[in-house]
Amino acid sequence: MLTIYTDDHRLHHGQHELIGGKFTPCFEKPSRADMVLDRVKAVGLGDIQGPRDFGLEPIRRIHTEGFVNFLQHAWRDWVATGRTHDMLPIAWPTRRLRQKEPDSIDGRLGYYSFDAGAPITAGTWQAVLSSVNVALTGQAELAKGARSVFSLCRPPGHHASADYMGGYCFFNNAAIAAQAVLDQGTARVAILDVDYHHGNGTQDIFYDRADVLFTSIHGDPRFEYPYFLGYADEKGQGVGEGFNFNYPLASGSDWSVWSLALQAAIRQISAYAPDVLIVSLGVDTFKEDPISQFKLDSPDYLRMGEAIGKLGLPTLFVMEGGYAVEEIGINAVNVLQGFDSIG
Ligand code: OKP
Ligand code: ZN
Repeated sequence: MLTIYTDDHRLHHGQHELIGGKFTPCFEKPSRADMVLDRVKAVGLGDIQGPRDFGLEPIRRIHTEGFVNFLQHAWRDWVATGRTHDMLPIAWPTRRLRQKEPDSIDGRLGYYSFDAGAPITAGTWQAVLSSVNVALTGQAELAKGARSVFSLCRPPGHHASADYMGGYCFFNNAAIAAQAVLDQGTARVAILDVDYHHGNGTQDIFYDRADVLFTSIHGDPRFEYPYFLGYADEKGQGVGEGFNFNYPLASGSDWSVWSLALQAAIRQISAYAPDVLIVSLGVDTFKEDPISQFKLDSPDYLRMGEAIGKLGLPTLFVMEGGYAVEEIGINAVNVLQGFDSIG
C-alpha cells in the first residue's frame, strides 16, 4: 500500500492540554507520526510519497470562509497582541450567548472552537495545510486507480467541523478528501470512523446529506469526550436521514464487543454500495492508550483490516488518533497489512 507523508507535521507541536482539570503535556505530538512512518518502513508496506499542494479551494468546499481566514492569520493576530506562547480559547458562545464573530483575536479563538483542546502554535497553519494535502494526495492516487492508500495525516481532523476546531483537530482531512471524491464526479462515499472518539466534526459536516454515509464506533458520549454528539439515535436529517450510524460502546469494550459493532457498520456500508470508502483510522482503541478506555490488542488490528478489506472497495485510510506512542505504529500498520492480506 502506498503511504503519503511529509515531515511538515512537526511544525505543529502544542505544549499543554487540559486533562481531568490538570494542565498536561499534549498527547497529540510529532513522535506519533514518526512512529507510524518508522513502522511503515520497517514492514516494507510500500512506496512513500510526499504530498502535492492543492491550495485552499478543496478546504473551502468543507470549511467556512470565516473559519479558514481565522486559522490562516490566527498566529499573526495573536503575536500582534504581544504573546508568543500557544493560543488557547477560554470562552465559547454557548446557549443564549451572541452567535456573532467578535473583532478581537481572543474572541474569535472562542468563536471558532468548541473546546480548549487544539492549541495553535507558530507552525500550526503550515502543518494543518500539509495534513490536508496528505489526505488529498492520497485521494488523488486512489482516483488514479490504486486499490488503497494510507494518508499519514497529522494533526488529525475528525473533531473539526465546517466552522470550528477542537480535540486536536483543525481542518477535517477525511471530510475534505470525501468532498474531493464527489467533486470529481463520483456519486457515493462512505466514511468508517474507527477512532476511539466520536467523529463529531465529520458527522456534523455530512449530517443532512445522502451522498456521504457516516458510520462511527466510539466510546459512549454519556461518559466519553466529545460528550455532546455520537449517540445512537443520531440518524441524519432531511435527505441525510438514514445515512448516519453511531455505535457507542461501553468503557472497557474489547475486540469481542468492538468487532460486533464493526460488523454492523460494515453491513450498513455494504448496503449503501459506495464507490469509495474513507477510513478515519484512529488506534486509540488500544488497551494501553493513555486517554482511552477500550481494550483492543495489537493482533485485533489485523482482523480489523481484514474485515474492512473484505468490503472490496477502493479505500483511503486517513490517520486520526492513537496516543500509546510505542505501539501506534504496530497497531496502525497492522490494520493496513490486514487490509492488504485480502486479495
Ligand atoms: C482526538 B482524537 C481525555 C480528554 C479528551 C480530547 C481528546 C481528543 C481526541 N479525558 N481530550 O479523536 O483521537
Ligand atoms: Zn480519538
